[in-house]
Amino acid sequence: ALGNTLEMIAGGGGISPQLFGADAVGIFGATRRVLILACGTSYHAGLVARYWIESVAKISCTVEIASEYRYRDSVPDPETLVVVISQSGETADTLAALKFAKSLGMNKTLAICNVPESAIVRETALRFVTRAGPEIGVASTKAFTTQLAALALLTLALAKVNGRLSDEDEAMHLAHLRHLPVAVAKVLELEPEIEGWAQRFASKHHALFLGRGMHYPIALEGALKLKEISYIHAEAYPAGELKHGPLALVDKEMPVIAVAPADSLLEKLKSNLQEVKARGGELYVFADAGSEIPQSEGVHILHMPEHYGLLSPILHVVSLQLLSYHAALVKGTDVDKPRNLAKSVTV
Ligand code: F1P
Repeated sequence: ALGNTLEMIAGGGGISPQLFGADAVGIFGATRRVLILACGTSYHAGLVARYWIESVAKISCTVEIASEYRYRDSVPDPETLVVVISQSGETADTLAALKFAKSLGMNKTLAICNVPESAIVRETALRFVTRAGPEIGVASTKAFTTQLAALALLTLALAKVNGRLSDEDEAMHLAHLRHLPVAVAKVLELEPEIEGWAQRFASKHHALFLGRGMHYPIALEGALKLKEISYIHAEAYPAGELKHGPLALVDKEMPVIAVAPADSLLEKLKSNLQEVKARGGELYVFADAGSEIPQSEGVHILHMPEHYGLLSPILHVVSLQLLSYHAALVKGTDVDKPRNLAKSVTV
């Protein structure tokens, strides 16, 4: 799916704003603020993109849950680029939020969507169609990784049009993007170990996910996947918030899953993990090749094959998707058709 989505940058050329439509250069050049609207997994993709857009394109970005956006008074700004993200393109709340933003005079709109002929795509000025193919199950998985790839391209296009991307950085980011399918295939090779971990979730009723920075939304997505398909109650927190409440829940019955890339926040994360350990919590750590996490009883560590810099969330989420999938199999739930959920929420 990632290969299909990234096909349009397969050649040797640089990043082209036209990937998003004929008017993209003009719209991106006038963008002073980005507002992302989405629900569920797509909302989590937006939360990752906020880190990218602010750090690379240097444009202020907010992300709102689409099902809430139209029920509050906000201050509309016509220079805002409104980005809606949706796998199906039919989610009623996301469509309504988009129409609401337009009714406030925000007409610079972009859809990131997997279905070209969908209601949401018909409403926007610009569009990027991810080519993930249909999701077989209800829970979004490949839709999420392809949305992130599209959002990384959007970040680079915004940065380029606004003169914030050097040729060297552009070449580096493009090389990373093109290598993504290979990097993800290597993560999939961790499946036997992740399956082994999942066996230990058979008797669990709760789980806690921790991440920091742009991997906090990945922790959120890991918790959502586990809830959706295995019915294990899961919460996600930025690791620095542990001591502000959730630490009270930690005991040996609570598996704590940590996303631990080798980035500038790793040392802080390690001290958060120590707090969990001191309360008898069982830790499952997805580390990067270069993340040195002290091994001890009750600390399980898996090393990701590559440290992937800015695009690291795309690799880390795959390992969490695999964990949820195998936990669901162990629990005996239907991974494709979770109870009470619909593939497309159109009402
Ligand atoms: C949003 C979403 C999905 C979730 C489920 C219900 O859908 O929350 O993330 O997996 O299918 O809807 P979409 O707008 O991305 O199609």
